[in-house]
Amino acid sequence: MSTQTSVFHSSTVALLFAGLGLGGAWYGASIVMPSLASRHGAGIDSMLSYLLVTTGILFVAGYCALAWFIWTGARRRRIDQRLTRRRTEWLVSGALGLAVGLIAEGGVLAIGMPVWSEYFDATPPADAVTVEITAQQFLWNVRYPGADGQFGRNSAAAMDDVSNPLGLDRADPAGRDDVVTQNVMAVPLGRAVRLRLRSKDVIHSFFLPNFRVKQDIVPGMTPEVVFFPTREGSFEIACSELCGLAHYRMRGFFDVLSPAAFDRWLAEQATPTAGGPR
Ligand SMILES: [Cu+2]
Repeated sequence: MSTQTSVFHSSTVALLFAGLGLGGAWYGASIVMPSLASRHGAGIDSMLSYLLVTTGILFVAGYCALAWFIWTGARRRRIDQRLTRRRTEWLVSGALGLAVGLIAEGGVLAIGMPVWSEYFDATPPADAVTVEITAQQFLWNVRYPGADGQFGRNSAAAMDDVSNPLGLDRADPAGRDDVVTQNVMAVPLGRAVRLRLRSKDVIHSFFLPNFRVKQDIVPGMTPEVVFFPTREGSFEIACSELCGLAHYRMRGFFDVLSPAAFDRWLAEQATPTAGGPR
């Protein structure tokens, strides 16, 4: 192969690598998150932005450096680089590794720990709206405790997918005013939401993209999440765990309403018998 052909090929490869770096960064920057609707979500977005910007800079710098070395290396008449000393190699590798570690982990800890505390460690306010979500293949059962604030007893033996999907004990006074819906839930704006998450069968994952809320639900466990909605609207509930063949059908709606509209909505959902979904 002639020298000119070799330079042409190496230039093409160098431009290809530079294009991959810049094109990848441009594509990544064009993806936007779902519109934000929760208080703690702003911190999660800051952390994601920080990670994407810092790793994006490293990504572009790496590809451009590679392109530069290919471009200049192909134009050299002879190979005249000498091997570096072992000490220099250790120093450069160590410094780069330390810098990447500090930038990535330091940033995540500094920005992420306050969000972690707000999301996982905060005590729910006394006026939080408590809602129980029971996942099953392939829908979301939603239960409100009613005016008494107490969830009634339920049992697996009493479960019937059509008439009593949560197995509510209708003889229990605490459960008489429980309100049950399927795939639709609402909360009032201005109060914290406290979700109790359960599963009847396999592992599901409760996901509210706009609220930056995602929690795996494992049968036999009852994880809780607490968050503050910041605006009214109708948002999607998704299952982010591949939980079976009809996993894609686990789509529900999470409505944030004004307090008055929420009271009306809850009253509309209430049934005299409490137990059957609306
Ligand atoms: Cu699922």
